Amino acid sequence: MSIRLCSCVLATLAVLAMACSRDAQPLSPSAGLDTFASIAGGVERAVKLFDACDPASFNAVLGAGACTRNGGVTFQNFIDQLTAHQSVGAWHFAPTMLTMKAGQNLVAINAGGETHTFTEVEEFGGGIVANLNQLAGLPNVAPECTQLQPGDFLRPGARSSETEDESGVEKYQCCIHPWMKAEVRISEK
Ligand SMILES: [Cu+2]
Repeated sequence: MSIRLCSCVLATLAVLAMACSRDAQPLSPSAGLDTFASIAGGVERAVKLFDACDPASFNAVLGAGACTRNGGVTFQNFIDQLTAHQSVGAWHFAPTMLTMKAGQNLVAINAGGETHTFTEVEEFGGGIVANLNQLAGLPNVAPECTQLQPGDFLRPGARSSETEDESGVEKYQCCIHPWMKAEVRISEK
């Protein structure tokens, strides 16, 4: 009788011990390092969206609040540069070529004074502003730019983030200023 009771207690203790060790798992050193890596930004890759709009002249043409930075390229100068070069250098993504690993986050940060999009496209093309497409020499609108959701418009200071799950090459462009482009090469984990 006492032997049977004893083995019963031992079995209970064994189950409790297993439950305990399972509960302890999230505190293991490797889990702690993973948490540290994501806090430190080790799993995040960033693209910044830049422009150099001059608020006085841009807001006069596009409306109040269209440009929220200080100083820069006047609207007329912007149009002149676009007419001459089919792009305006200060309106760009940086970097334009980025490598990362599957499982990492791709973050887009609007560091400019205008609204931009960071839109994944099958092929680079025109955006949603016909006049800019024409001056940029991109008459064929990228289909992805015709399906934008409100959240795709990144206001100054805004950021978007997505986890890249598959390896391969992805193309991103602004659907307002379609010469703003970046290519992201994603390798296996
Ligand atoms: Cu843009």
